[in-house]
Amino acid sequence: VILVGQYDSFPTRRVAMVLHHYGMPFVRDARSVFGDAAGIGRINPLVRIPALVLDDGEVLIETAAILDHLDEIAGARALVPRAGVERRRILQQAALAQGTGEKAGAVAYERHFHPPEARSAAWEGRCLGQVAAGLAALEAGLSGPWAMGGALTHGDFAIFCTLGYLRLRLSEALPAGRFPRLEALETAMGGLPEVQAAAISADEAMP
Ligand SMILES: N[C@@H](CCC(=O)N[C@@H](CS)C(=O)NCC(=O)O)C(=O)O
Repeated sequence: VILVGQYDSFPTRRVAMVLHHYGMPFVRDARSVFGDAAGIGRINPLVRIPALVLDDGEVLIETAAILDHLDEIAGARALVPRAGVERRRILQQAALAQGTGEKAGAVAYERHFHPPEARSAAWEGRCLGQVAAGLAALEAGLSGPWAMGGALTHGDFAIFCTLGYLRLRLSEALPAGRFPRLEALETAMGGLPEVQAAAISADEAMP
């Protein structure tokens, strides 16, 4: 199994952490989605990461679809139950975290690809508002000690990776003390071996 993508991509890092959590061996293809767009495009026609190349060559794209496959293999150890209200809640919490990260990504791209005079303040402001609202909703929805209470779920990894991305690319969205429960979760998650195994190395940054 090959995980394609750099760890400064929050969904790629999330897939890596879940692979580590399940104890599923994999190797990395850490080419940059921007630096080697042609190469990534040969794996995923959308030229996006993460992608997961299975041992028979089948390629999976889209975080939720990749994790769905990993959950199926994990069986009873899956980070989300197979059905029911808990499943819905966990997947919705993860969707909120993923969406918050994607809106932060939109700001980062706007700033990366456009010189200041060509940026849309209206678009940037809209995205920043969506990021702030997403973070507030995540904070309000947290249980404890983990995101959904007593056990780790996909919500924890999704939230942690989005927070990590914000710290890297949009730290202004995370002023110290504004989201105390998210900060506590981040600290607790940072001690997990599967999280430490997917640290962002210095050479894994856009582009
Ligand atoms: N919804 C997708 C989002 C994937 C995504 O946007 N990945 C970013 C990196 S974090 C990417 O590949 N960006 C390059 C581009 O969109 O051109 C998923 O979860 O897999």
